[in-house]
Amino acid sequence: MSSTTDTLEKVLSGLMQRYQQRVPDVAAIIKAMIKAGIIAREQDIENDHIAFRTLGVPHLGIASLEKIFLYYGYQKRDYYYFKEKKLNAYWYAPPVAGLPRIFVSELRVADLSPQARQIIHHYTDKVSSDPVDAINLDDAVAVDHYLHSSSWELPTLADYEAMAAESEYAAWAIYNRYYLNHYTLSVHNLPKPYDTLEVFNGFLEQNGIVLNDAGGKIKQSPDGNLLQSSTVAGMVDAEFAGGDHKAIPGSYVEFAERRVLEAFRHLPADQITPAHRREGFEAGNADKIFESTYLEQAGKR
Ligand code: OOG
Ligand code: NI
Repeated sequence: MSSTTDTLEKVLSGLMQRYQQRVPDVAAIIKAMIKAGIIAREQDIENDHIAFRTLGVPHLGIASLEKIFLYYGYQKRDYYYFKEKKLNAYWYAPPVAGLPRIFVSELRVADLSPQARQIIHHYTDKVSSDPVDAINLDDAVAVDHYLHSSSWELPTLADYEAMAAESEYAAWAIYNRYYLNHYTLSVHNLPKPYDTLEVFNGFLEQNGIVLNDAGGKIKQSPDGNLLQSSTVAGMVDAEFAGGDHKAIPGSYVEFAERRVLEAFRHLPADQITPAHRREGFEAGNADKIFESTYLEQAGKR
């Protein structure tokens, strides 16, 4: 293994560790899957992708965060545009098989109201150069520290709430920063009958997991081949400037079924590789998955 891949794996494992602590659904799902005999151990889970949220302002946003993963060999792929939610996103293909894809979105801050822009800039304007440029990316500990610390001051509860009223994404990103927004269990390689999202969602619900139902529990791409569902985010206790506390939406878990493309459906099951399956993402699916952290969904617990 190259040392860059080694560093990347350490960074990914640091992200997963913080994420699992913040999202108790992860351990509950793994435990239920082992109990039902779907997997033998946690490592049998395939992580389809992980996701980050960013604020689109100078020195931050996608252009900043992506430098970390491009350095480790990730390749930038398709662009997605979300008109109503005022977001941009890209996905990145991993440098080696077996590592997750990465989905990075960014709030188009310039498209918000003057009031919301002013609140965001109040925090982010103090960032006068790209913080990633000051990090030694060969140092996994330094990168891990950056991803779990803040480049701006802790927001006040009043600012958080004013932002949430206009963009729940903005409020999430200002508070939660680069903590993983979700990781994603691949469903299509699970043993039958759990290899379809429909059956797997039923299994999750029987185990008390609450799914995001914005646009329906299963989000399906127009080509029929990418199906996604997600839990509703758990509430986390957040401390704001001045010592105020409030429970706010944290992170969630996603599930993906990537179907075998039409051209390869004649192949025997044991010859199917990831290359035969639907790649990439789908704006229509993503648009509803973003709502997993919206109070309308997170409040369903
Ligand atoms: C990302 C939502 C979109 C996907 O796989 O399309 C997404 C987010 O909530 O930040 O995860
Ligand atoms: Ni996702």
